[in-house]
Amino acid sequence: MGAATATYLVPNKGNLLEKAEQIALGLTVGSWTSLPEVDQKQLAKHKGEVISVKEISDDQGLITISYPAVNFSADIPAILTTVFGKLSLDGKVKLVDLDFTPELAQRFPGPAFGNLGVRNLLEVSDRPLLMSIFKGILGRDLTFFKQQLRAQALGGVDIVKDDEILFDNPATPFEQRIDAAKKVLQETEHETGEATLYAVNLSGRSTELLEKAKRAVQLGANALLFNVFTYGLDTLQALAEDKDICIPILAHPSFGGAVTASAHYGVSAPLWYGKLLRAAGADLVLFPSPYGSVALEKNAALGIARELTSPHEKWKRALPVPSAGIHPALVPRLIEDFGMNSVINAGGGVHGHPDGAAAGGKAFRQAIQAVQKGIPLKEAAQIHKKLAVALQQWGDKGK
Ligand code: 1AE
Repeated sequence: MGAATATYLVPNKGNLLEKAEQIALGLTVGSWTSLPEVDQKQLAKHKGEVISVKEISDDQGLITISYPAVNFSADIPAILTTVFGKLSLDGKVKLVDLDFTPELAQRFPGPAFGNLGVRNLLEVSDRPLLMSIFKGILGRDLTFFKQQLRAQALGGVDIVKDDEILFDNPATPFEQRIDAAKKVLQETEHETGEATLYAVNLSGRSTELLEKAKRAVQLGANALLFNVFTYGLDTLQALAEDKDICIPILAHPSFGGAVTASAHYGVSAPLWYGKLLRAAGADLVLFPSPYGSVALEKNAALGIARELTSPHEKWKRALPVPSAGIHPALVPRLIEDFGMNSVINAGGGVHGHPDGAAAGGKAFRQAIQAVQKGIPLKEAAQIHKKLAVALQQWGDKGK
């Protein structure tokens, strides 16, 4: 089954090799030298192997250790416990990367739809996709829900997602949201000729999620939003692997910052939001963009996108969704940094348009079209009124 190879960022106290050997032993066979010869032989096949140590500055170093697959079952909880279980509690150490041998990678599904699968559902192949988010929905009823959905779809948004804080509730119950959305989106598709996906927030007790997701599909849901980090990566994998849950899954990054935000502890953003979410089967992954309201450092955001989209022999390419505080003036930067095969996503940047959410969606589509034609936004705004109003609202920060 191969091995899992972990790379850690640790303080450089001039003893990197010693530290690496301590970790390689500590996470596998425990004490080594004090064991009798016969035990050493038996345990040798389980011991972590130090692959490399590298000083990257006077005070930081990288340690790479390979863990034999014989030590763990082929699931993310077992692998994370092996490579970073107790170690995550043991002082300054950050898990920055995790490599799987091809045999081990085969055991994870990767996205069922990915970039091409989602594009096929939408019949859009030639531009970045546009996503928007219900806003101000808590405490509102289905009439409000339908109005907001209709406006977003008429604005040319490809995917409308629930706010991640909208759970099952009496005013807008899960099943009724799906049913209402199906009807609204049939009407808007008839009017505009464009399909729209609605990603309903799959929430509730984890023991009920698979059945609830299957019910959603039977009711006509065409995408799921999932707060993966509060439920766990393995739950995402179970959803992605279930053949009856045959709709794209959008992974929301909520709670992820608790794991990734520190420079010295936790897990790197490209591994957490990128490689692991893709391995577990997310089709689209939301994460903070480098220039919105909840910004992520640019290299980290680009690293996530790279992990989601780089060629892989088993996993399809997922769609990166750099998010938070996005408005139309940021479209040139988003496309320059994340490319065509990404999703532009905005909540406030759509609903906050002075002429309403439909105008907000259209302003984004006008900005995307302008960038694709190589026309500066200011120039495009001379003929596109909704874009002009958006640039006035949010400032002309685009090119
Ligand atoms: C990083 C997740 C962004 C998100 O879920 C969200 O709701 C963003 O809203 P806006 O675009 O910042 O209003």
